[in-house]
Amino acid sequence: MDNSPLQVVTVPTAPYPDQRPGTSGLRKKVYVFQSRRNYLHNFIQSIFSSIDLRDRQGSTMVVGGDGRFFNQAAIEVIVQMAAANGVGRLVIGHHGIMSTPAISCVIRKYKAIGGIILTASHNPGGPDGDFGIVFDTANGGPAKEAVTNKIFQISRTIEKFALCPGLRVDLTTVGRQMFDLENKFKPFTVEIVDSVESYANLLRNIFDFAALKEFLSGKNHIRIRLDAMHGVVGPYVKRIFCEELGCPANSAINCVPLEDFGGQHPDPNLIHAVDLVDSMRDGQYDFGAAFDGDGDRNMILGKHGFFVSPSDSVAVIAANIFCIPYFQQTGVRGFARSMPTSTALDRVAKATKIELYETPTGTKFFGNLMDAGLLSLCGEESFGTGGDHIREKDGLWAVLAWLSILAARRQSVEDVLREHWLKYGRNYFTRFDYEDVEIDAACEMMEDLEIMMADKAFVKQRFAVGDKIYQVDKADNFEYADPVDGTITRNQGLRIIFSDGSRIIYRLSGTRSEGATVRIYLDSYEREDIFQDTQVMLAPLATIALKISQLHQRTDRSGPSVIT
Ligand code: G16
Repeated sequence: MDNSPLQVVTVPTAPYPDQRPGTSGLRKKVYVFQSRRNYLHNFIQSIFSSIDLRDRQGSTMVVGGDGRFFNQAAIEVIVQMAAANGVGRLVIGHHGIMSTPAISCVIRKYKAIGGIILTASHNPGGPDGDFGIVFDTANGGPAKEAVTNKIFQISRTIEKFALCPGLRVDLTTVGRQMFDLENKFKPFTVEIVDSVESYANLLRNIFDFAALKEFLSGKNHIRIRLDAMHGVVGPYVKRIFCEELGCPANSAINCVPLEDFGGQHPDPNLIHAVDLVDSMRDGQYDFGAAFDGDGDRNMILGKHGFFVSPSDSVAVIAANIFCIPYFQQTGVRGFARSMPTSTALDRVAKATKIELYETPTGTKFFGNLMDAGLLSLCGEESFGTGGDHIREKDGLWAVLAWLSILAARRQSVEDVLREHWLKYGRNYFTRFDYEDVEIDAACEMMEDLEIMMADKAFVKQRFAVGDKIYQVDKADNFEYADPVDGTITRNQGLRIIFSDGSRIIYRLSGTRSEGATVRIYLDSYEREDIFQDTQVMLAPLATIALKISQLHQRTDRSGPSVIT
């Protein structure tokens, strides 16, 4: 065996112009990473170069992914580059797999300077699917825009990267591996960890596992169905729900992580989580949930598939927050939602006199508030909910939060929701996605809309559909001033707010790997008429949204690709 120190080499490269991270990291088609020379290396080097050398040298970093196609190949490269860039220790998930919430947990546990998550989240995987890279910083949350901008700037001028080509890591064995590198005093260490255990341990300190076990597997237990959608969360579901909380084996489906998610779209909504929706229909299960590819998103269903909109989900958790032991200990510092998320949470905040923050779309905006001790619970309409135990959204946490509420209240999901609406009124909410729209048409539509909305006459304008009349009260392009560091983030979506509080929001997605997706969000509050069908209730607002934007004419579409 050759015990000579491993060689570190510097490889010349040429920059790419399109490595700007979006709402959540860099997302591209797998073939882009595979076919463009050094595309992966360039971006990874840009991440390392963005970290001050003094912080990077000898530091600990965490690496893991959702197990999608190209995950393993990318990790092998990242290990070789981390060693060559002076990182002292890499903590990697067993087989290179770790859920996004678990990575956040592990970064915090090991006091790492950050982590690299290999995921395109809810986007399809496989050789024809998407791949993505997210950089988390030391707080365990996605890097702020100042950092991602720096990474992007470096990627535009990069000329070389460092690599340790002879370094081969064994991802299959839990434990420590050491490598001697030339010019390095201490060995480079790789620790392959069982992230399920670290993460489960965190949850044990947040929830009352004994009470949950009784609720899920004791006498008169409820029946639940959890769909991991062949994403990363399967082993976590098995370990926590089946092994520890005693749920029967049929409580967990699609729990084997697959490189292509079984050919499905690992997005937990009524359209893509078909297995769950089908199995809930006949009333066999009292509670259902699905997760996305990397485990940060969740969808909650009640008996017969009763759908809980994510905007309502975070509001219900807020209203019942002391059913969760963690918050009994820490107290509640504040609530936050992304701007397009319905204002249901605002009503709970107002009633409980707890501060409410409205942030731009994307998890990264919650982290600063949490670090400053201002925020305890956050949510996005895009099926993301989380607490300040980590700095990512957390699908399994949301499910345990819901189960804690049901266990304490001894009510069905539907009854909890109905009582919530009776108390606070109901925000009807929906999102229309127009996928694969031509980029130029989408951008022109947004520009023209903004010009129209900026006209003084637009405010106070009235729109009538049937017997509904909406009067514009405010129209703007959402801008956010971070209350902690004052950073201003502009162009976060066009908002039309009507005098009754109803809202129409237009946004372009920032997570597409190619093409454009136009999102229209509709949010309307009703105090009395609270048990109606969402789409029926929002039909007048939808008509107005399409009329104002001329979206169908401009993009040659007759309807949305997906409605959630
Ligand atoms: C979408 C959602 C956002 C979410 C983002 C990242 O962004 O609309 O609410 O924060 O995905 O989600 P994840 O962390 O699950 O990848 P966009 O820009 O496409 O609307």
